[in-house]
Amino acid sequence: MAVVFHSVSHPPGEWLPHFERACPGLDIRAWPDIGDPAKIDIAVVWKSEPGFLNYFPNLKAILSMGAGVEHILGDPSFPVEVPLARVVDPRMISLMSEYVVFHVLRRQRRFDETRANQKSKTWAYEPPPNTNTTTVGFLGFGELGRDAAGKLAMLGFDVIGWSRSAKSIDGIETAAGPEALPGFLGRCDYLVCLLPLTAKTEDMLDAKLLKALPRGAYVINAARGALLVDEDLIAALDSGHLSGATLDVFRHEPLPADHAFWSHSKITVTPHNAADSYAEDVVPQLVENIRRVQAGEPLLNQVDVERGY
Ligand code: NDP
Ligand code: OXD
Repeated sequence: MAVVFHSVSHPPGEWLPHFERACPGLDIRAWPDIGDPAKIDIAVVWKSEPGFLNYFPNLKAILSMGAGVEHILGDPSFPVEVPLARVVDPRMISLMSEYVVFHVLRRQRRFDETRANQKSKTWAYEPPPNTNTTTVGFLGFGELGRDAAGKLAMLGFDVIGWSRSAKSIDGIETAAGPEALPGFLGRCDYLVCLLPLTAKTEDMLDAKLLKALPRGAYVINAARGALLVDEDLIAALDSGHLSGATLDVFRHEPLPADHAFWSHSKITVTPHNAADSYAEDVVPQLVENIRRVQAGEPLLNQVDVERGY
């Protein structure tokens, strides 16, 4: 069994020793030094260039090094008949929850205003809204959304989750499907987007959706940049309809230096670091999926290609 490793952001020098530790003797080859492409059985990838998968005529599985798979499904060379798996990792889930909880609390406790007051040596503060009557709504209530929601609920926030299929979760209200979306949005003091990027979700955070949020709502997008229509967010912030936004992901990454998000006073930009993949956590599950391919067993966290996530 031979594996090709190719990532734009995970250095093979750091990652390959983890594969060797988890599976001594594994034949894993860092792109582009891979020998005969016809001998490669499995591709472990993160944002490889379009057409990359065309090199390998005998793939038996493709493993994403992260949770998202749009970088693979959007590649015209993706062979639909080859099983694709993604990462579901407890540390990634915790990191995302920390990110969401931090940015909600930062806004809720008016931290930016306090910091600005400190700069002008002003002893003043604006009381925060009542947490119990503040609603945080999650667009996307999967592995990441549910954990962050549970943690905010523990802090006393009113939490609601919206997903494709209906869910029943103790102590948390949920809504599902397009018909439930307007009612859901109308309640969100904070909107946290944790949807996958698919044909159905692309450009979803547009002027119409943002307008359906209550005046003063705050938006957090930690999913993918292409879910958001950038100009519509800026217009909603400039008109005063939205109070602010925290963005971790962007249509083009790194965010270009001339992009308006960088200098907008109501936008916080973070460099797609909400919840990274770390080799020590993620490699063992990649290796488990390599073992499963060898054994002819179904993959862990296999993606439904039809659904797009
Ligand atoms: P999951 O697949 O576990 O959850 C996705 C959720 O979105 C599910 O609740 C799903 O509904 C819902 N959903 C998908 N399509 C639709 C739709 N058309 N309408 C309504 N709901 C929909 O994904 P994760 O929680 O693991 O990850 C979510 C995304 O977060 C990833 O795809 C990735 O893009 C991003 N991410 C960002 C990171 C960062 O550092 N910024 C790190 C990791 C991930 P249902 O439950 O019914 O299936
Ligand atoms: C992921 C990411 O999808 O880091 O894993 O964005």
